[in-house]
Amino acid sequence: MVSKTDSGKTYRNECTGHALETVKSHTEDQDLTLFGSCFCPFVQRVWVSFEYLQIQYKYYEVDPYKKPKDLLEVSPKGLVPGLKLNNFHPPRALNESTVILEYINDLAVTSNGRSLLPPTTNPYARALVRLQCDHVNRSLVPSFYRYLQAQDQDSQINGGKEFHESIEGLVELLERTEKEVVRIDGVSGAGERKALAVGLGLWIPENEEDLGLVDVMAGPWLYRATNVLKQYRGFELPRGEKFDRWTSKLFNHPSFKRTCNTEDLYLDSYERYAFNRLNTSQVANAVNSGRGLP
Ligand SMILES: N[C@@H](CCC(=O)N[C@@H](CS)C(=O)NCC(=O)O)C(=O)O
Repeated sequence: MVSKTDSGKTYRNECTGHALETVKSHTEDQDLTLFGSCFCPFVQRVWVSFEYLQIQYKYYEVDPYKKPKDLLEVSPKGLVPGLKLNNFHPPRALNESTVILEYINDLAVTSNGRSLLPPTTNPYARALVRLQCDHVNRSLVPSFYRYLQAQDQDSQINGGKEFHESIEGLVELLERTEKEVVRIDGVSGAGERKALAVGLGLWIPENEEDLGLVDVMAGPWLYRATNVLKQYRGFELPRGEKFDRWTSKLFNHPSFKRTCNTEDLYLDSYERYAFNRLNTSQVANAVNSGRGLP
């Protein structure tokens, strides 16, 4: 049932479920410390990637709304995720989920050969993946928040339409990539197709377990669509054999699952967005004032 009254719940600051298990096994000091918040989808992007790329890290839970000093030292606007690089003296730091993602991907490529991107020998495939990610950042993510924060019926209907169209836009880009990179003339062998599919992610049937950059970029919001948007807006993800297969592979992927909390944590943490409470966050304020996201 769609929730209609604001019960005043607030965001959580301790992981639950699978995510809590993962936190417990990442409490030891490492070269890299991930500053995270349990509910945050921007953090989840990076967290899934750490797991998948098999890069050692320590997980450190922070409250980004309280702006603790140690967070501000790694992330100037006090946004999570932040990344502290402890093996430099003095320590260095990075912020912005997409930047951190590319950084740890580079580390993985050079240290263990794992990657979320097609190889550099296929620049066109890499560019298509980046087009998908650009769409996620400039359309899917903002439309998720606009929809969730919309209060009157008309804007909720429009918000739902816009979010739905944004998912369809992403699907078009995924299909285009598959067609132009994998299903090309003259290639019919399964082994050759599998090689071409490297780094293109779970949309491609050849990839059963190999996550790609677009999966980790979009996954956290698609996942929250299945619980938060469902609960507060009655939203259902588009249906279709291929789309269902993609989201099922993604949500059940071990690296993704290890960063997922129990559903109640998301429902509680997003109630403030669903009722568009004042000063919910920098993201919510940006949406309300029509500015780009921070
Ligand atoms: N562009 C940033 C956005 C990160 C972001 O907005 N994180 C939220 C939590 S989900 C936050 O830290 N909010 C704190 C605030 O609004 O002050 C990124 O991609 O890392």
